[in-house]
Parts: sequence; C-alpha cells; structure tokens
Amino acid sequence: KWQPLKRVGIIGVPFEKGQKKYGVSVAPAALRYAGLIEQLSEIDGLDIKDYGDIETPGIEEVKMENMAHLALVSACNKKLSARVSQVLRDDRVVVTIGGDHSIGVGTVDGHYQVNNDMILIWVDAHADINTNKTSDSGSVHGMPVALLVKEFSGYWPYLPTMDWQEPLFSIKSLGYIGLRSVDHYERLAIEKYKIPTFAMEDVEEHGIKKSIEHVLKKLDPENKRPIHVSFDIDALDALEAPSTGTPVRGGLSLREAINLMEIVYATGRLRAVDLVEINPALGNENDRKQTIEAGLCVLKAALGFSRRGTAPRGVNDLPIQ
Ligand code: NNH
Ligand code: MN
Ligand code: MN
Repeated sequence: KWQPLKRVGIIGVPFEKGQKKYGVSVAPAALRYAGLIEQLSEIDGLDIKDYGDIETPGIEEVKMENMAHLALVSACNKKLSARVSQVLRDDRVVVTIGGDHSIGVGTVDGHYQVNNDMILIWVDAHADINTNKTSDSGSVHGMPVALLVKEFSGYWPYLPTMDWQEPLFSIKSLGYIGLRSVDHYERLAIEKYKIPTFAMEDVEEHGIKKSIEHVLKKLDPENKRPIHVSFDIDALDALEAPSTGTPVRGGLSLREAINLMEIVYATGRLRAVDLVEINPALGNENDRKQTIEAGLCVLKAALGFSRRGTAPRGVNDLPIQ
C-alpha cells in the first residue's frame, strides 16, 4: 500500500537564534547555491517544488530563564509549522533546510497537525531533550524534543509566546540514532521513558542497518505510520561534516547516514526530512564544501537516489548507430 511519494516540497529556514554562533542561517542559501534543487530534480521521477524561505524579522524578545531568544524561536516555528502542514496537504514530502535544530519544533508540530500517527527519528550526536532547568547552554536547539513531547509538559514553566504550540506528540513515537554527547538529565529521560535509542555504541554493535530497522520496528511494528526524520548534520562524524556548531568526533560515516536514509526511503512512508545545523561560516573552504556535499548526499538518499544508478525510463537497448 505504501510507496515513496515522488512529489517533494522544499522549505528553507534561515534561522540561527536557537544557538550562539553566527552562520547556520546561511545554510539554505548555501545549499541552494550548491545545486540543491537541480540535484534533487535529477533523481528519477521526482517533482520538486520550492516553497521558499521562512523569514521572521522584527520580533520583540521576551525574557525566559535559561532560554535565549524564546520569542524569536517561537515566531519562526509558528510560521514554519503552518508551511510544513501546507506542503504535506499539497501531497508532497516536506524537506526542511535549517537553520539550527530549534526549528524541529515547527517541522514536527506541522507534520503532527496533518499526520497525528507519525513517528519521529532524531538522528543527532545530541538528544536535544533538555528543558530550561536541565540545559547547560540555555540554547533552544538543545531543547526541541522536550518542547514537543506531551509527556514533558509538567517539566516546563508557562512559556510566553508559545501558546500556539500544543505539545501533543507522544515520546512513545520517538527514536534516536547516532547519539554520543548526551547530558545527564537527557540520559535520565531516555531511560525513564524507554526511548528506543541507538547511540554510537549500539550502532557499533548492530550496524546501521539493524539499528534503524530496530527503531522502526519498535515504534511501528505494523509498518503503517508516516515517518519524520530530523537529521542534525552533527550526527555525522566531525571529519565528514566539519562545518557545524558543535561537532563531535566518532560519529556516523556518510556511508552509514546514506544507508539509513535509503532504508527509510524504501519503507515508502517517509513524509518529512529536516536537515539542520550546517554552518557554512565555520571552517575553511574545503570544510564547507565537504559538509554541504554530505548534506546533499543525505537528502538525495532520503528521496530515492540509487547508488546503483538508474537506467533510462522506457528504454531497453543502447542507442543503435
Ligand atoms: N546538549 C547541548 C545543549 O543542550 C548541546 C546541544 N547541541 C546540539 N544539539 N547541537 O544537536 O545545549
Ligand atoms: Mn540537534
Ligand atoms: Mn547535534
């Protein structure tokens, strides 16, 4: 019954206030400049529509304890959520290019509005499940999962400007891949709520294929739920994707990430992908190029690019002289 949707909608989110470094907001432009739309259009049978960028200028800040730029994060995500819902209702797979990972609030909220049976695979070096009480950084890009899940509503104070977002998504529909930098209370949350988690140690033990298969089976034993993959480029090893704000050594190889995405694509149930935390302002020219290329490879794999190649459609012989 399920087969890959060949229609795709792209959203850019030049937003970086969920963390402290300059430059993540340049990523949508950098990916477009590197040929994002052209490269995706070359994948067999894909119909790509660019929905443009989400802009949120001129928002007045509010003060919130250990939570920087809450009003800006909130305003951006509110617009993003509506746009994500729109793309899905247009019957397209939504590809959101960040921006920092605080935009996961908007992408998952917008997806949940349309498919409330969705599951969420968070591919990241980090768990991003801090609250403003447990975060060491006060940066919201370390908090999106905690903001989204209904089981966490009791751990948050009232958050001004966030009334639009009702955390309805269940932590039982969440899985992690690639973790290797997990804060103490984040680990407590993973254990308390038994979140299916394949940290790097587990990927080491089982391999990437079994890791993603285990998570999918655990969250959706009947293979019937739409899938959202939120891919933080820092899930990749720092050597594969150096241009990111908080690189961590010892991560996924690009080959593993591509394979993960190929497996998700093959389910036919992928409906949303986020690609976040590429920071073209960090590192040298080569770092930047390598990181953007890695991001493009990950997206292409998610949308059906085959490393085996694809023969021309409707043709069964080579051209004759
Ligand atoms: N856990 C840290 C924090 O809460 C780091 C988060 N940084 C990320 N997350 N890049 O993916 O700030
Ligand atoms: Mn992240
Ligand atoms: Mn991360």
